[in-house]
Amino acid sequence: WERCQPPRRKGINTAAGQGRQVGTQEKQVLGDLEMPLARREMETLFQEQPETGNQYLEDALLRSYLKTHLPPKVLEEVNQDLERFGNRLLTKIRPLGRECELNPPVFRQYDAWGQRVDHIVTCSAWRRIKEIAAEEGLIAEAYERRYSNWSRLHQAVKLYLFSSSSGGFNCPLAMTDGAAKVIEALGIPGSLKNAFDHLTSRDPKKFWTSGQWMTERRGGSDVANGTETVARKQPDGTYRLYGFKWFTSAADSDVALTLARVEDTEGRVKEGSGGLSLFFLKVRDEEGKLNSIQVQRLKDKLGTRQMATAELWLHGATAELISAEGRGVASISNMLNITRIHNIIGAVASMRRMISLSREYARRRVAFGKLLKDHPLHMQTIARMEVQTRGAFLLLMEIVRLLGLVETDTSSEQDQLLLRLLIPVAKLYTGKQASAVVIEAMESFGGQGYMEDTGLPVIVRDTLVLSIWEGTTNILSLDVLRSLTKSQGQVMAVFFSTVQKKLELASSTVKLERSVKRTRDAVSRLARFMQAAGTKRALTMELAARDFSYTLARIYAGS
Ligand code: UCC
Repeated sequence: WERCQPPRRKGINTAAGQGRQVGTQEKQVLGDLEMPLARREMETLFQEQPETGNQYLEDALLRSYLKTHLPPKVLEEVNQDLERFGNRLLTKIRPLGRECELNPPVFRQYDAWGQRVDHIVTCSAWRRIKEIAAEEGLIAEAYERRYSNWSRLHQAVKLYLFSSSSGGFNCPLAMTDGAAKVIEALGIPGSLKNAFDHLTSRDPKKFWTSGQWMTERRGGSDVANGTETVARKQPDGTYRLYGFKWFTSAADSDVALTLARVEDTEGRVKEGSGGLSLFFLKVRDEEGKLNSIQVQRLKDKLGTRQMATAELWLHGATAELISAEGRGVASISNMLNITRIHNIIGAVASMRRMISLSREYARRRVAFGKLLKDHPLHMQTIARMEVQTRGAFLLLMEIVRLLGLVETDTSSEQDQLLLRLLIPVAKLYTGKQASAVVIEAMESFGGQGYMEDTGLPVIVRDTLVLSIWEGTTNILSLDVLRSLTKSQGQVMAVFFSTVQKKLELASSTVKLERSVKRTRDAVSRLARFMQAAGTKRALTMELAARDFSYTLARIYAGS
C-alpha cells in the first residue's frame, strides 16, 4: 500500500502500513514518485495486483466446515493434504492455468502434405494439468473411498480449490467423473473394467478423460427428440455410430459416452426417449488414429476458451452398448447428476475466487482518502456477495455429504430423496447466482476489472456458462418437478422435515432468532403455495417451476 500511493498526501488513512520498515526497493519507488513526472526513469505502478495466498488456509468457512463435520482422524489427513495442495495450486497449478488461457487449443485439419489429420493441438500446460489431476487423485479419490463416506466430500473440496486455477480442466474432469460413475453404477462390467481403471487412475501415464456427447443440432435440451445418431449392430456384437454431435466439450478426451438410436434389421429406429441407448467409445485406437470420427471445427466460444469444444461427425465409430436398449437417458442421468455437482463446485469456486480478490483489493486500494475496506457501502456490497457464496458453499457441502453416504450404502431413503432434489435445485440456483456475484465482484475493481490482462474477465466469461452447461435454468427447474412427480411428492416431505430440524437447532441461538423466523415464514408460504398448486392445472406448477426452485434453494441455504 505504501509503495503504491503518492507519499505525504493529507487525509489518507495509512494505518494499514504503519510500523513497517521501508525496504530499499520501496525507498527507490517512493523517491521516484517524489520526482516530477517528466524526470522519472520509469512510471512506477500505482496499484499492486491483488493476489491471494494458499486458498485452503485462507478459506475460513471451508476449514470450519471440515472441522465440524469430519471425524478427527480423517480431518487430520485431509487437512494435511489440502494444505499441501493449496501450496501446489498457488505455486504450480495457477500459472499453468493462466498459460492454458493464453494458449487455447487449435485445430489442424490437414498436415503439410494434404493428409486429413483432424488434430486438436493442446498446449503443454493443459497436458501437464491432466497429469497433475491424476497425481492428485481428483477423480480417484472419490472411487477409492479410503475415507469411506467422506471420500466424496474430500474429492469435492479438492475440486473446489482446483476449479478456478485449473485452466478449464475442471470440465473434462466433470465428465470423467460422470463416466466413472455410470460405469460403477453398471457394476463395472468386464468389458469396461479397463476403462474404469484408466478413468480413476492416479498414474498420469494411465489416466484417461471422458467426453459426454449428448448435444446434437436439434437437441441441446430436448435430447430425447433431438438425437439423430443411429447405431448399427455389427456381427461381433459391437455397434457402429453414424451421426453428428454439435457440441462436444473437451474433445481431446480419450473416451466418450454418447447416445444413439439402435437400428433394427430393417434400418428403422424408435423415436423419442424410449429409442435412446447409451454407448461407450474410444476416441482413438492404439496408434492414435481417430475411431471413424471427423472433427468439423472447433467452437468459437465466449469463454472456456482453454478447452476445445468441437463439432464431430461419427462415420461409423465403433462403440459398445452399455445401457439396456431404450434406457439411454435414464442411464446417462447418473453422469448428468455428477456433472451437475461439478457445475455447482465451479460456481461456488468462481464466486469464492472473485470475492477473495475483491477483498484483497479493498485492503490496498485507496479512494476518497481511505482504503476501500473502510468505505461502509463498499464493504456492504462485498458482504452481500459473501453471504450468497457461503449459502452456496454450504448447499454444495450438503450435496456431496449426502452423495458420500449414498455411495457407501450408509444413506437412508430420506438422504437419497433429498439428494435427488437438491442437485437440480443447487445447480440451477448457483449457476445463476455465480454469474451475478462475479459480475458484481468485477465491478468492485472499477475499470481494472474489465481489463483483459488482469485475468478477471476470464473468470467472468468462464462463469457465465454455468447456467447453460449441464442443463439451463428452466430445464433444471423442470427436473426439480420431475423429481417431485417421480417420488410422488416424497422429496418435498423430506425437504420440509430436514429444514424444520435445522431451524429447530438454530432457534436455540438467540442471535439467530430473526433469521429463523424469516426462514420459517418462507417455509409456511411455500407450504401454502404447494397446497394451492395441488388443486390447479399442471400449467400452474410449470409456470412456477423456476420461482419454486429458487425458493427451495434459498430456504435450504438459509436454514
Ligand atoms: O453440456 C454438456 C457438456 C458440458 C461440459 C460439462 C462440464 C460441466 C462441469 C463444469 C465444471 C465447472 S453435455 C449436455 C448437457 N445436456 C443436458 O444437461 C441435457 C438437458 N436436458 C435434460 O436434462 C432433459 O431433462 C432430459 C434430456 C433428461 C429429458 O429427457 P427425457 O427422456 O425427455 O426425460 P424423461 O422421459 O422424463 O426421463 C427419462 C428417464 C426417467 O426415468 P424412468 O424412465 O425410470 O422413469 C427419468 O426419471 O430418465 C430419468 N431422469 C433422471 N433420473 C431424467 N433426468 C434425471 C435426473 N436428473 N436424475 C435421475
